[in-house]
Amino acid sequence: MEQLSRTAGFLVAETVVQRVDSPGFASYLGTGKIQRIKNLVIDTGASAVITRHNLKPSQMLTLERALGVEIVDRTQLILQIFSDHAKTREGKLEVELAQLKYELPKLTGMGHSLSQTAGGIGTRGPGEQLLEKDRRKLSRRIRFLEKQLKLLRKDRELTRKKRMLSDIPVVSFVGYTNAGKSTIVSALSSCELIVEDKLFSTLDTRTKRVKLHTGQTVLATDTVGFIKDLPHYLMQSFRSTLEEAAFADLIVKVVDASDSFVRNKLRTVDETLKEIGANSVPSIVALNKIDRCANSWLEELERAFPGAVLISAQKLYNLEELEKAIDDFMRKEFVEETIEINQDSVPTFMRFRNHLTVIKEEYLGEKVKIRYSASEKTHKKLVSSLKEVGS
Ligand SMILES: Nc1nc2c(ncn2[C@@H]2O[C@H](COP(=O)(O)OP(=O)(O)OP(=O)(O)O)[C@@H](O)[C@H]2O)c(=O)[nH]1
Ligand SMILES: [Mg+2]
Repeated sequence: MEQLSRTAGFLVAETVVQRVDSPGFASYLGTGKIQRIKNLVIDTGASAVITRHNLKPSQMLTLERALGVEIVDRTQLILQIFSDHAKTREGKLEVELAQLKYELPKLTGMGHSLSQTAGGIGTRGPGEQLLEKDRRKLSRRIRFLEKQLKLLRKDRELTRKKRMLSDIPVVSFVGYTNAGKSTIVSALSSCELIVEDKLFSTLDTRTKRVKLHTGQTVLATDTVGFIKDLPHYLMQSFRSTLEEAAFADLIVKVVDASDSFVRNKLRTVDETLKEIGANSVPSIVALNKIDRCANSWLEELERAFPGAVLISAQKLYNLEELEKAIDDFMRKEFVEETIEINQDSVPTFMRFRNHLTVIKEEYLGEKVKIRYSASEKTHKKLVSSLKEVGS
């Protein structure tokens, strides 16, 4: 929460912990804690109180009245960060949609208390009538945004299809926010992507062409970071962006090795991948930031994650090993096949010429017999293209 708060531009003055079984109180916190926080707000001159959980509209109102400062809950905090970091048109629309969807039910929930307090909380007028108007306005805007996003997503789908057709394997870098995904993709592609010691620096997927030192070319996709309990509305809005990860031949799960919660964070990554339907894509684990780890910790990690590649993207340690792991994977997917085609199909075969290695060619009268090695993907595509031209 502290890191999220700082990323959203707050200075954290104090942290207060209350242990409860469920944060379901009408006022979220007990009266004693509220009094203590009130004193802290006065002493530190704090301008806002940030809560670890999402609050019900009634809890928010009660706290706001009791403490006299702005209350920001977890979802609002993350929405704020996303809103500050959104750069593309799609990203901006996605954030606005999530914000509105979060606000709409709050507006409904506030109806009752607002009509009693004559609209004291930043809403213009008293009573239900105005609220009803606001609600309708919000709903209209939500529908508009959804329509715009649908159009943008069509474009993106086209780009993605082109990429799939290009035959160059796609590697997605996914992981917890701040794990170093953008740093890795930048280092591999010698391109500068936005790298910041902030959460959710990347909100759009970016794809870069990378030539591995082994000679293999891949498309490396940098993606939006994950976080535990990503607010539902954001998950919905960013679904299509997150789903980019699913359209990969290989996923590299990036984890910050210097974080003592490596295991938990990896679990969040797996859960999110499952949620977006990417859990069946083959993956490898890259433990990043090893320059910040003690040797004993690295030994422990090696034991706990046997297949993982240990790297430091910033110090460029061991990146060749990561490239080799990617390359090895791509090679394992290669198949050797023999086909017989007639002259009419030769142009179709030639379109694939750059993406496979011909081992042997034999001319049998009207037909050509070819033995080649290619990725499973290329092989399947070639076979279906040949079927189309009737060979
Ligand atoms: N010490 C150390 N720092 C690193 C390493 N790799 C990345 N960092 C730092 O970690 C921070 C986050 O890196 P990013 O590449 O922006 O992380 P990300 O996973 O793209 O994060 P989001 O886009 O916010 O999800 C930056 O301050 C990087 O400089 C590393 O190997 N060692
Ligand atoms: Mg990033």
